[in-house]
Amino acid sequence: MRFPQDLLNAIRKAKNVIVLTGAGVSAESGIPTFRDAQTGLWAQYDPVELATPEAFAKNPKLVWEWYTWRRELASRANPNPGHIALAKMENLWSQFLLITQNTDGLHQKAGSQKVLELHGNIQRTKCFREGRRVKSWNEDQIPPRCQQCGSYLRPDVVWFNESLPNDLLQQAFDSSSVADLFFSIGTSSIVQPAASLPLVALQNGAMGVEINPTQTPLTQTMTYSFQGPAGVVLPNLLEQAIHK
Ligand code: BJW
Repeated sequence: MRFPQDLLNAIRKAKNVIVLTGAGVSAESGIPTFRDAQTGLWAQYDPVELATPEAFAKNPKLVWEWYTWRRELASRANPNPGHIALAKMENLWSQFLLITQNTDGLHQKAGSQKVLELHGNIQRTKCFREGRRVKSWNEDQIPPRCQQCGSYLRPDVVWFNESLPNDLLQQAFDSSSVADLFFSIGTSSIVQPAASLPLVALQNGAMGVEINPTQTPLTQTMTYSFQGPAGVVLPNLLEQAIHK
């Protein structure tokens, strides 16, 4: 595929580039997205319904075990060509930030350093009641208990109806508002507040590029939208813009 010359020029001239990623970027590493049907043991559960404080309060063992399964999946997974292209991108422009909704840590595994994890990281654990980060626990109980207050431990991620960390959210909005080029890659663009970031960038004059095999609510609004897997489209786009 030949990309539009206007886009290739914009990539070459950009000074301030922001990328927002979602679960689709990890799909080619074998990590299911949130809106894909689950398989195996978890086929009967909707991930969107497990990722809530209400689900954890109702059935903490179920939610803990789901995260244990996902933690192991993420630990075993390898970054794919999409993650690797994103890691290379951070050295191409003077200002760059990768804002991810993903909690699997695969961007860092691919070598990305300028990463803002909006929804936390499943490899970290915190106290359900007091939010304190915890590094060790007694494995006999599921979920394990906080050794200081006795409350359950939970993954250090942002569930639905929970607020995102204020400082990270502020940084994400501030950076998006001064971007000249904004990529939205592998996200369904329906979960707020992350879904507003590209709109803020566009309102402030950025060029917007979406990469996703399917259409999203953002598709018509972005300057360019390319339908295909991130691990194919993104390396191809960079190859044409940077290396030719
Ligand atoms: C590929 C591909 C390939 C496939 N290459 N692409 C009504 C209106 C507006 C907002 C709300 C509302 N009601 C409630 C809200 C707020 C709510 C929200 O947005 N809900 C919407 C569903 C409507 N938001 C929140 O609650 C947030 N907090 C908040 O707003 O605080 C203020 C508040 C407090 C109290 C009350 C009310 C407000 C918090 C959101 C937290 C989301 N958390 C999760 C779990 C994280 C932990 C974990 O990992 O388990 O974050 S849910 C899940 O969704 C996860 C994801 O990061 C997030 C986004 O999903 P994502 O990444 O886009 O994945 P998918 O699966 O949706 O899409 C994958 C895409 O990839 C698809 O498009 C595929 O086509 C594509 N794809 N293969 C490229 N190879």
